[in-house]
Amino acid sequence: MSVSVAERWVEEVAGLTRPDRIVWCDGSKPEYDALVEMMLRDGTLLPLNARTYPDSYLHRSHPSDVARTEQLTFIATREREDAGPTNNWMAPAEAKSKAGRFLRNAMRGRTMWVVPYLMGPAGSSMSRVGIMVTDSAYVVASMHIMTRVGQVALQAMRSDDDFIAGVHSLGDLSPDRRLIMHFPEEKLIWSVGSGYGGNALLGKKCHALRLASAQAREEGWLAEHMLIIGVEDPEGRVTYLAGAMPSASGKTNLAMAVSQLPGWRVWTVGDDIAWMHVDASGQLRAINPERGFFGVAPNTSPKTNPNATAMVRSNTIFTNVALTPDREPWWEGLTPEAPRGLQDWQGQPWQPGTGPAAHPNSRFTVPVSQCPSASPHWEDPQGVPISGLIFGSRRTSVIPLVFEAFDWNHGVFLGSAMSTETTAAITGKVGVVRRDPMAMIPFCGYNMGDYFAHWLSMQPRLAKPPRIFRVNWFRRDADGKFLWPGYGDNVRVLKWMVERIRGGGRAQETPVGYVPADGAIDLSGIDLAPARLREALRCDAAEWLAALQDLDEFYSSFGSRLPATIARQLAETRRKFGG
Ligand code: OXD
Ligand code: MN
Repeated sequence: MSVSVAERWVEEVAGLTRPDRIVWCDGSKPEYDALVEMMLRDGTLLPLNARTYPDSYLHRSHPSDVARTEQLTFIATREREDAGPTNNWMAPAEAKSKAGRFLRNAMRGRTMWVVPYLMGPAGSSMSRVGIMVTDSAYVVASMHIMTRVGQVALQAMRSDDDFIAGVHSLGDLSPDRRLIMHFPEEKLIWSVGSGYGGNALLGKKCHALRLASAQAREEGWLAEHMLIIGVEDPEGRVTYLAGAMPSASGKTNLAMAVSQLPGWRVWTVGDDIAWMHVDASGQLRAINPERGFFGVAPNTSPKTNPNATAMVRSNTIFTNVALTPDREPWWEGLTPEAPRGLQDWQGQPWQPGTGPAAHPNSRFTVPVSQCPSASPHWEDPQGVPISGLIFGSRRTSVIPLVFEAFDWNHGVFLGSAMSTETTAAITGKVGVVRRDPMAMIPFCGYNMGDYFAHWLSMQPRLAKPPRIFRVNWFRRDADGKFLWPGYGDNVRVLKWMVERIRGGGRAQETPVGYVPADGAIDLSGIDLAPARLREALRCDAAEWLAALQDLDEFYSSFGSRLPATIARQLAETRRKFGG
């Protein structure tokens, strides 16, 4: 396959950024090892304990560059309306001129690596190619872990220009000279001024969600912020589910949950992104476009996520975790007590009571293949068949632990109605409730009103539309304690979903959907008072009517781009509550 369009584009970017040298990456192990060697020499990576964490490293980022910066992230379309009210918008020419100022000569004295990468399994018609350039060795090494780099990508191009082009430069890492620009109409990304994963590993949020969501709309598929799991029952039957949850809200933990119910198990296909197509028989099928996890470290422990703690024991790049005197990584929640003599995430001696030792958004980057619960089908080119979809958010109140939509359109409404409390995955205040339809508010590359319409338009193509469930693991009691234990016990909720999908699973109808009937969630083996579960499942009319008022205001920001079906669902829910 000729790569002349790509070569020409690389030359053009080099003309702007002026690197000292250009290196095309082949994705090989020697290439990865050489990058690591180089980063160990210049201090970008620190070695970890070679006996207990072989081939694993610690990276400390610039203290002002630790999370996604949504206020500096733009969708640059010709028409403002096409980015919609939930995205920052800039006209393409202005976006290029603004970001171009920071990119001009940015790579002087540096290497520009060209990274051809494939999102999705080799040989899958659902996979897509990207080519990114970067002046960060950390980004190249991370792309090796997170995507399939090299010939495998170039070979998957269906034509000379069949790739998403991405320009990344660390610039000077100043937040004042940081911009993450998306040009969906040109299949182009420009990111400058940040080395943080969500801003800099362009295959992930920029390509696989923002650009892919726009492409998916044109081509009739879905690019979603969703985990993918197979839930196996005691008879060995596996039901595949995909689930959207906001950043740092338990997707990775659910994706590799260790069941507290004997005989049940969860198989991991993906923990962050799902690309879903309807096949010729009308079945929704999903692939995980990534080949690694970029997971949140804090609160990952042998108790909350034994699969994750096992998989990060080798070949892992940690970012902004704390360091023990034995050169092991540490983060809040890994062990009940912090070890003595820790260095914090910035390399300073740490004392208890002085704030977190690991950054709350510290991360591990590790290949999926190292996950003990990786599904044998996680790289199947035809994807896995999806029977159920989950929309989850982080809400202290109002939203029940689990309920099921009446049908596809109602499920799309429930997804569009999601709001959540913010986390450390984005810069800004933590714990503020904001609207987050389908957990896509930071990632939808086009007008979200059109996005809801696109979701609705999938239904007629689906022979048997997946059941849609809404979950909230985070509801609290009056004393601020979580009502539901979460983690491995979430499999009890998954079991009810699987039963519902198969036509069983007792439920009670409420104005918002079907809530599990008394006794329908399997509580065997845990000490959870039925009254607490009832409280977790409660649906309160006054709370809901207030929430629907807020939703109505949000919907009105879409004007005529809000589908009438969604407006009708809102009116109908209000009516059922007597509002
Ligand atoms: C992520 C995020 O890193 O959503 O997955 O921020
Ligand atoms: Mn995510």
